[in-house]
This record gives sequence, structure tokens and C-alpha cells, in this order.
Amino acid sequence: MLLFLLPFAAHAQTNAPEFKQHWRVVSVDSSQPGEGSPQGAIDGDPMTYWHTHWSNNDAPPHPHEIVVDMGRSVELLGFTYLPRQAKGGGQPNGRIDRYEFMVSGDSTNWAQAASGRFPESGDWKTNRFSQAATGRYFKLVSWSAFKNQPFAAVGELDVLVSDKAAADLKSR
Ligand SMILES: [Ca+2]
Repeated sequence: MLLFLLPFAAHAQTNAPEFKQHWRVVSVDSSQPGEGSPQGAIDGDPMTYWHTHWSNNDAPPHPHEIVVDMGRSVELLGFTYLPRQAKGGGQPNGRIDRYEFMVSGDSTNWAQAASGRFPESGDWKTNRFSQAATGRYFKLVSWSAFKNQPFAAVGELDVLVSDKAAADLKSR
């Protein structure tokens, strides 16, 4: 039983609204007015999303990026990514394939915390870093999307921290 419980105990997800409500989107390279607001990537609602510009056949190519300020420095163990959902007639567009995740203390000097490819689905993707990364800002870079689409979309982003850090964040 312990074997099943331990991995979760060691990697609590900070979905605590007490922490996430202090987040803000610093910048995105592109967005679709009226549909893909950058705030949709961190508002806690899986059905809202940030989407890069797509209308008028004028979609800019990858790489795309979103920069988030968490409001304070945190030691991150990993991050989670929810692609755009396709429920209620939505299109599963902009699902990121190749990605890079960066962390920074000042939003100027960035260190890569992870890179790779996401599996193609609408499920939450959990990515644990090989080494913890500390910073106040994170940046998700999309280098390509499935179906060769030029767009990127993010239903939600979250981070993984230790149980101790999660308790500390919730108590503030
Ligand atoms: Ca959302």
C-alpha cells in the first residue's frame, strides 16, 4: 500500500487557489482576440484556454510561449499541462507536441527545467523535473503542435512542489 501512496505524497500538486490566485500572465507571443485570452491558461477552469492567433489564415508559426509570474519564488519539482478540451463541440486544436519549460528568478535570465514531447491526447500531462528548479517565473515554449498545426493552446498550467512547500503556500 505504501508503495502506491508514496509517489503522491512526495509530489503534491499545488492546485491551491490560495497560491494560484496570485499568478498572472506576464506575456504571450500571440493570442486570438475574443477566444484565446492568455488568462485562460491559469484561471483554474479546464474549459477556458489561451490560444495563439488563428483567424484570417494568418496564424504565426511556432515557437509560441507563455510567461507566468507566480508572485513569489518557489522550488518547483515539475509542472502539469492540460491541452485545450474538445468537449461541447470544441476543437482539439493547438495541442502542444514538442515543448520546453523554463524557470527564472527575474523573467530575464532563464534556465531550462525540462524539454520533450507530450503524448497526443486531451489529458493532463505531468512532467517531473530531473532536478528541482527554483524561481518566481516560468515559461512554457511550444516548438510544435500535433497535426502540424501552427497554433498552440493551453487549457491550464500548474506546478508541482513538495508537500512542505504546498502547506506553506496554503498557510499564507
Ligand atoms: Ca483554463
